[in-house]
Amino acid sequence: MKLSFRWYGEDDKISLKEIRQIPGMIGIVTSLYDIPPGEFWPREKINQLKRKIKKFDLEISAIESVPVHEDIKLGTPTRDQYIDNYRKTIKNLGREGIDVVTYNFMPVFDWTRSKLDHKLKDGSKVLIYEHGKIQNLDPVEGELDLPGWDITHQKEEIKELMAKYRSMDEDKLWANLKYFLEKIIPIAEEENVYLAIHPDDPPWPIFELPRIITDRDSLDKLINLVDSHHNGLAICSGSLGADPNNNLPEIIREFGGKNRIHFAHIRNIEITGEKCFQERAHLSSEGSLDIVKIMQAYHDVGFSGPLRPDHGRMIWGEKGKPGYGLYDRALGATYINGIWETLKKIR
Ligand code: DNO
Repeated sequence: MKLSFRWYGEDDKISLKEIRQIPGMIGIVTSLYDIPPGEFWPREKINQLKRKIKKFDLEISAIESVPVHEDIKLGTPTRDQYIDNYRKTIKNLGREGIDVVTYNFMPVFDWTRSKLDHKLKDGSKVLIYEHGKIQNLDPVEGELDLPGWDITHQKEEIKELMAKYRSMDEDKLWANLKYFLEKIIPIAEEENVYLAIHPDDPPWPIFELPRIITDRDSLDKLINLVDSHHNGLAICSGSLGADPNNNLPEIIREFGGKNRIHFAHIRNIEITGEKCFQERAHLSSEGSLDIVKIMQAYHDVGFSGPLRPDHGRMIWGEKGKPGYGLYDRALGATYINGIWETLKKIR
């Protein structure tokens, strides 16, 4: 695996220098945050970003994300122009030697939480999700705390979008995803780029909007929409793991064994009730997920793609983007390194 760290570009309070000081860190996961969803990424801008990162002896190991325009998910007649732009972006990324691209297919909302700064007993602050709270919330008028998404819609826009999705069901969303992939995967193949869909987070419908990438069967359906190694997965332990029916080591062995996992996110969560969870430190004993078993599954399938510590807690007085501080993610990286080194040496 290529140990990687998410960096939000020049606006990130965390610098590339600090990231480089984390032992064993080699990859940067980032995006071109100033390009609106739907527009294509010029090659020159990708090249500049690459050079900036290279100065710190780091490389771009994955793009997270090239956002998918809502019209593509909605399947409106205007989608083709956005798909064309997406194809151009994939081509330009490929030409710059960037070979892993993450995206998601969640309508309107990316990852969603009910509280961004829940205080744990030890004084650290974490993101939590309580389904009851989310269900009773009006996402347009209510006080929904939005985590730092790649796409930030304005309230008015959310209202209009939600109205457009009113007649959308799971089958239609699947059909729109298939349409998108049928157009994108051929160019990804030509340019040697691997697409990695991020699972829905949380892995169930919210605000009556369908969510389809939620479990083993949906991952299987996804990879069969277009049968190509370039049509793959980003396995996020914290997203899929919020549903206790998802057996992560099994999922990793199955899809990693088929060479369809192109990106890995390591996050631990504590399941606190039905459709309720809290994010936790990466250490297995801090949450409900067995991180060692997860890492062992990656090791056993010979996973060589980018892998990053995902959301961390806010600790030691750090303030910043919820889930994306430096300290706890750096601790997570070190823990991941420890597990990986052990797995390699005890063979
Ligand atoms: C959350 C992230 C997601 C992810 C997108 C991928 O922290 O993992 O926002 O980047 O869903 O498109």
